[in-house]
Amino acid sequence: MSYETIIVETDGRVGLITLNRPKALNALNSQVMEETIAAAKAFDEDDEIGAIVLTGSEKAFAAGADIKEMQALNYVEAYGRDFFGQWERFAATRKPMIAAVSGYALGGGCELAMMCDIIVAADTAKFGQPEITLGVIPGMGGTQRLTRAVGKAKAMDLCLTGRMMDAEEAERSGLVARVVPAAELIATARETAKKIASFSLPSVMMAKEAVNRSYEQPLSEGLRFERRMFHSLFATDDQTEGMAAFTEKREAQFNNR
Ligand code: CO8
Repeated sequence: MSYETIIVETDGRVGLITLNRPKALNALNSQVMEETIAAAKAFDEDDEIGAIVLTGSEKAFAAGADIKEMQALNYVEAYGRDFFGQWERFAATRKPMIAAVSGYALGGGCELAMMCDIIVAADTAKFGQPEITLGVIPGMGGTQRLTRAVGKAKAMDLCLTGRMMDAEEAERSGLVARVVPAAELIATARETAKKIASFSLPSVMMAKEAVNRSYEQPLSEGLRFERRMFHSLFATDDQTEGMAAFTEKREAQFNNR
């Protein structure tokens, strides 16, 4: 598939998706959505890919849903086609995804970063949910994923005032895993993705699934789910190899089986 609003590349076992509508600060229109979902799905289905990096430009990861596209929507259309509900297909990607955020991650941009598993931020990053200033509210997870990530106090502050928080505050609040100098952002995200992709894919995918499960159910059920996943990994060659390599003091050679 050829893409017009994103750039898709690979680097070894890492799949890279770069949002590429620089004139609109990577505002997310329907085409960006369809292409990004398709690219993530293709990487998810590709046995040669072990992790995915999603990034934008230096100035903007994404400045939100495309306001100019949304402006003319009416209620019946928005509800009828479940406007932007399709992004949940991106969020359902099973391989790990790293959002490498530089500049603005606002509205749907912040929400898209939160659909990824790890957010690495440049020290220039700015996160916010400014929908309230447009007479609407967040619609792709800003009241839900953000609250789970940073707690009620900060989520309320951001959703109700529309203010931005910088990378340092975002890291302090638990939204961001790491902050790095802007010049090192892409290299850090790629290296992190490469590291993840070097491990056994079934265990990587199960770790992601188990962490995400913690949001969906009570602790006792989450612990049981985690334990059952752990047990199931003893059916893989990679468990045998990983533990043998440790005792034999050598590096493990995983083959994702
Ligand atoms: N949509 C469309 N175009 C945009 C957007 C956007 N979100 N953001 C920026 N642009 C465009 C501008 O219109 C401008 O285009 P033009 O040159 O043709 O006028 C170009 O990008 C450059 O932008 P600025 O000139 O404004 O650049 P500045 O550096 O002055 O300002 C800002 C940068 C602060 C990021 C500013 O552009 C801004 O405030 N943008 C809007 C941010 C915003 O409100 N985002 C939230 C959008 S709503 C949303 O995301 C809802 C998500 C949920 C939807 C799902 C529902 C189910």
